[in-house]
Amino acid sequence: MTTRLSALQDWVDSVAKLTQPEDIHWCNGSDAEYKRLIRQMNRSGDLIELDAASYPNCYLHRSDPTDVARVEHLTFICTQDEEDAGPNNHWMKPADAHAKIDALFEGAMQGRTMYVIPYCMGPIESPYSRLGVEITDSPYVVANMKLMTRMGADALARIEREGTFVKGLHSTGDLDPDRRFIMHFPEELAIKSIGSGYGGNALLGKKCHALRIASWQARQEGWLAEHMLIVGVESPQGETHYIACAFPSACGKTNLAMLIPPDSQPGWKIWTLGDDIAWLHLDEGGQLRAINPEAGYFGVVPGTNAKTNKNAFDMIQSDAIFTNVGVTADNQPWWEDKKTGTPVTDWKGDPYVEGAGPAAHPNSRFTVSAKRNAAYSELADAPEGVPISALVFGGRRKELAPLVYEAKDWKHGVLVGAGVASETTAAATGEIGVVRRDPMAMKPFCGYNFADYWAHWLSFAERSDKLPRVFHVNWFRQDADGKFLWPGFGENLRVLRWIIDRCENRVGANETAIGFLPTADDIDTRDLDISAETMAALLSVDKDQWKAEMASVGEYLQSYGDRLPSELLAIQADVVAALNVPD
Ligand code: GTP
Ligand code: SPV
Ligand code: MN
Repeated sequence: MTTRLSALQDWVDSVAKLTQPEDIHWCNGSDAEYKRLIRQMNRSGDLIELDAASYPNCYLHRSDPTDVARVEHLTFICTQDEEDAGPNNHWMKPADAHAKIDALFEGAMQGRTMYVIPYCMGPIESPYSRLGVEITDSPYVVANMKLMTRMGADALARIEREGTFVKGLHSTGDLDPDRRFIMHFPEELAIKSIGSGYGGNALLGKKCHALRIASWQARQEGWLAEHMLIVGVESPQGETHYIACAFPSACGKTNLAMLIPPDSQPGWKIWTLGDDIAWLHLDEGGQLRAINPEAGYFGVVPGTNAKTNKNAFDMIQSDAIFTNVGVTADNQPWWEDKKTGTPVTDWKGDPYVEGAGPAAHPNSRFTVSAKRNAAYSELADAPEGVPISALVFGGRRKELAPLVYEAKDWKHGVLVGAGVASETTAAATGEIGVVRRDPMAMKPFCGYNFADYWAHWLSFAERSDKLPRVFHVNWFRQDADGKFLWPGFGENLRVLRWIIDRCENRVGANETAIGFLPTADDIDTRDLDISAETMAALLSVDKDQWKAEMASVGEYLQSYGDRLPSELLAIQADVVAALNVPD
């Protein structure tokens, strides 16, 4: 197969000339092609087949032990003007970046097959969808892209019709961290990534395209590309509200997107639209609508069990790829908190020794098609997307942030989003558990200067009077012994219900300096083993702590200098003033 689109053919030819693969395979996206690749990787040892009786069509991939997470320090936004990338990104001049990375791509695919993957981010018929082509020498990447995106012939047909696509070039290279770079050229709609086979570094449709490049395009075109799950919450009366939530990596998006309502909430249903990325557009009537550009999940494995996330637990029981989990004696995948089985081999393939580190890497992942999710929404393929009632920000905060609060209005909501902070997790290499600012959960993913990004967010207030309400949640408050105060997981539905009641003006709130909070009675705690003191702690605003927090948010915003919209600082000043009003 080749293409009649000369811009694509010329690019593929030039990449082949540079990387010198043994042969070139154009992916058509068929199931037969996927099976062939799986069989081939099974033979080469790239994949290990898991127990076919209990985990049919499931495979384990062990990555290089130095290549298990995103690498933010090696990820660059390469714009002509450094200011356009902003202080939130690592920057390199495009010409220098191309020279540096092209030298590494020279001959990189010798003796290997080069795969050409046309893909569509979003429903194939949606006007909101965007196209891309990833060239890679990794069959593991091809298999993951098959599960995660709409890839192959249909995507190619649309690319040929439209002529515009994002060019993503990837090679696993030699996996040497010193020769690993993830580079983005938003002005050229191009990505080049070498030296890593890990998800966010190598599946270029995901973070590289659908967030970093797409956020840049979204700003130019008047929409938003966000690190958000999209979930439908259906009431016992059959009324469904769609909510999009931005939580940083490994902070609960996949779990919330497919939560199972507890027995205490009869009649409630949850429908998953997406678990990681949302593209948000204003329609002609001023309603914000969301599509999920992805078609599968690349989810955190540890912690997934029949109690915390039964939908995920069940969906990875067949047709899934596991990366960096442990294995039991009967060849089943194993991870911490799975609650069944015993590991004999760890994620590196070594004998498992209790107490000598986890069996599964803390950032071990599953890849599975969204169609395997029992809660997958019928509207996930709707070209027009779903109307969004509420946007929710959140993070992992041991203290300070209450269980839930509502922003005063859209613009204050932008400040709430900009002020998000969270403890770092294993999803990126580096220290774990340190609180850092992660505005809108986009710190690693915004393809341009945050100052411009906040201005873009603020501008929506001028474009519609039907914008969703904005909230902030925190499932991760702890007591002095490090125990979570809130049960989380399925019980988070109780908080979503309050959010929906607010959107429908069905419930009042405590007006505080930081926004609107529920009273203890407003959150249904029926059947929960939670004391009144704990609820009070979860729904309190410690003014001194918040004064310190808002001062820190102010300093952070000011570090963006002249480009920062002054309006955002004025909103921050209003919150500070409100905190200074004596009780
Ligand atoms: P990315 O895929 O990295 O973007 O992560 P994510 O935001 O989808 O996170 P995910 O849902 O995979 O959750 C990550 C970890 O947080 C898992 O170990 C979960 O078990 C844990 N987690 C999720 N929801 C909750 C919750 O409500 N309470 C608590 N205590 N832990 C949670
Ligand atoms: C994240 O780190 O936020 C993920 C996994 O969702 S990755 O695709 O690697 O970015
Ligand atoms: Mn993510």
